[in-house]
Amino acid sequence: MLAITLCLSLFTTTQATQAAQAAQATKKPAAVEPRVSATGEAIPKIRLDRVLPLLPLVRPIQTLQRPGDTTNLYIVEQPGRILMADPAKSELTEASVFLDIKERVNDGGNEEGLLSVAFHPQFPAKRELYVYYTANKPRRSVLSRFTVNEDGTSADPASEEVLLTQSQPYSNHNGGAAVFGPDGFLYLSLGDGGAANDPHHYGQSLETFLAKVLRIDVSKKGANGAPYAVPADNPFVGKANAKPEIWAYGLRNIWRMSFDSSTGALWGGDVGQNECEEIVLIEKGGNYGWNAREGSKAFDGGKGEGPFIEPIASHSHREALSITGGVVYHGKEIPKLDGIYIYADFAFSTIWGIRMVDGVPTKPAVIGKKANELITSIDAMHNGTVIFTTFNGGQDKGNPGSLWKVIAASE
Ligand SMILES: [Ca+2]
Repeated sequence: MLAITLCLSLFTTTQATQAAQAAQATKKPAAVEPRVSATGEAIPKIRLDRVLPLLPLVRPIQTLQRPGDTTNLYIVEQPGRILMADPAKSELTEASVFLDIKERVNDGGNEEGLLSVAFHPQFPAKRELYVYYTANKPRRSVLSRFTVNEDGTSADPASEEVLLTQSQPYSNHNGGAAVFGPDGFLYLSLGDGGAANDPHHYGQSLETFLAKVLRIDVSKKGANGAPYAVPADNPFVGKANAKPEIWAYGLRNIWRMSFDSSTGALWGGDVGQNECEEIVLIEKGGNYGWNAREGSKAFDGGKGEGPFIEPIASHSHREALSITGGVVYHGKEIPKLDGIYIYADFAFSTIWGIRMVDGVPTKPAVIGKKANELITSIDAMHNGTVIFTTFNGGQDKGNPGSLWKVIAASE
């Protein structure tokens, strides 16, 4: 997500040239079997209904709920604030500030800022908030833990404990989603560091966190007093020249990923470069190909050897430019949507659904569109209600945004 400044400029200026060059290149892409799609019951269409319409928001990029609180939404603003508001109070014009760390967040680049937060799933036994953001001097990504107060209404900015940092060579492609898995471990997505083409070939290197999904145990200290532990069953534990935190690799820029609360599958949206946007199921030790491949095709100038895991779905840049991974719907309000993975494109605002049928995905079905809104995140609340966050009509600094609830489209 948020790759549009770069992505669109590339798209409109160099992409046509690159595509033409690629077509003329003698290098043949590896042969790929066409994906077989499942057939299933039709996926119902949706609409988006505005939530908290009078509440001013600046670049909202995530909505979540705190364990034990089924009332409030916690709304993450990219410049570095988390707000708290009851969505039933539609007249609200001001929300309470749950955390403000704007002064330590660098949101100078379009893809920089406060990018993702997660409550410890055992809250309130563990009054902990995990926060992933970008900082500068030096330019880096930071994963930190903050302490939440006893009634869950604020997090203490002074309580920050940095768990992990990653230096960032460029302002773009910082991932990143921080989500707890059903195993209680924290999963974190990092992009390839940025620029274009993955110039340092981080995607296929197991010696960097860049272009990876990591899996760490934040409930324990690690060796030598490290602030987290590495789960013993991580795929690269004990392997030479590999960081043991790595769960999966070859991922260009997973902006959003989420666990299906029913099956435990980890779904991600991997933002593409020249050709296509991908939906992937993130598996232990999986290699998703970047930058040896983009989608199912060889990437010119890329490096690396398979086997690679195919995307569940891919969209050419004719229909998507910056994929926003979503969630598997398990809300009560739209029974026919149960089990459908809902995701969208940031730029074109198209919304798709995929159903898994006996482990085989259906072709993506267009289930909605929200013109003039840039879709930044799609998140599930405790009761399964799905909330979209959007930027209103543009992505300039300070741009306002909105919240939307998924409802059934009228018949
Ligand atoms: Ca970067």
